Amino acid sequence: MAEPRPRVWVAQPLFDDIVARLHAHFDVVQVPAVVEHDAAAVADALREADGALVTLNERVGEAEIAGAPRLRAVANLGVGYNNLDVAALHARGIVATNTPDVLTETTADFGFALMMAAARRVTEAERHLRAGRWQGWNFKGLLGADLHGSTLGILGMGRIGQGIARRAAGFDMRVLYHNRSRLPADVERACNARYVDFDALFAQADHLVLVLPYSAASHHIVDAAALARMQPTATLTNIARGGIVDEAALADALAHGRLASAALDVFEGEPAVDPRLLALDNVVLTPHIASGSLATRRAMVALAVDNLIAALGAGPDAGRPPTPIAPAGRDAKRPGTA
Ligand code: 8YV
Repeated sequence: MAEPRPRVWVAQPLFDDIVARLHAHFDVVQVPAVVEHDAAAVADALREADGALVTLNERVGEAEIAGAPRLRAVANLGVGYNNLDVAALHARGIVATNTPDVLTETTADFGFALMMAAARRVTEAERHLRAGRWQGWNFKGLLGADLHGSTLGILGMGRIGQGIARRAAGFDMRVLYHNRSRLPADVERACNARYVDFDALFAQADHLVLVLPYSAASHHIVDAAALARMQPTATLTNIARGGIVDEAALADALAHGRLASAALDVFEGEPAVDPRLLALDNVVLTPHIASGSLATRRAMVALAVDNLIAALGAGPDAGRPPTPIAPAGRDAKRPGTA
């Protein structure tokens, strides 16, 4: 009797023409509509699966894989993989992969867009106009802060942080960064960026962008004390992960004029957003779309599909997925973005 084909679970609707490549090798169980999967739903879906293609909507850890004896590969859509317990997967010999590189430039574009929106009060001004409050041209109305000639601070200088630094050259910005390890001199030169310590970054940045990975070590690293170091005229942009910022402390700083404005694409309790943030006018809020250009989202799916096919021992790269996640400590990368 012929061996049954491996079975893979595709946890969200993606691009059918790309996902179709899985059908050549596997029996595919495709979730037809966008859904928030809880732990029980993920565990149930993985029970019979040999592989899975998941997004940040699906947490895959010890509990979810406990009843999945056949599972051999989990391909994550995203460079950040804090939705995976990689140690638990590796302990079971399950290959985990992510999608770095293909989203770097798109995400850096969006970081810049959010920073500009916060500095120049773009969404606040639009709300003002749409609400019919624009009753006459006001020379001193809705004044913002300049980007050109200002100091950009980047916390987390991985691929996306470096992409933002490169863009800053076009705006004649002075670029400061802080990272868990200092970059080689040639990379610093290419980014025209100067390494400073954490406190100096917060004190000196006119516009601070967060692009660091999320992990236990970076949880609430931007807390009340860090925010208090910032200039009251400064802006804060977060395109990394919500849990990096203490949202209550941020709302407090924004409400009391200790920070001019913020722009957030990520939230600690996504898709819920802290009502204190929703009530503020000086914060730009977007629903985790930094990598969301059509071309990039397609490229992410293509890479994840390549990873899954290879990790399950099929296709031209059988056994060699293009972008595996290394065991902790074996490479420089960590769970969040970058
Ligand atoms: C994705 C992201 O949209 O890459 C990341 O880390 O946060 C985003 O690009 C997300 O991971 C989708 O699953």
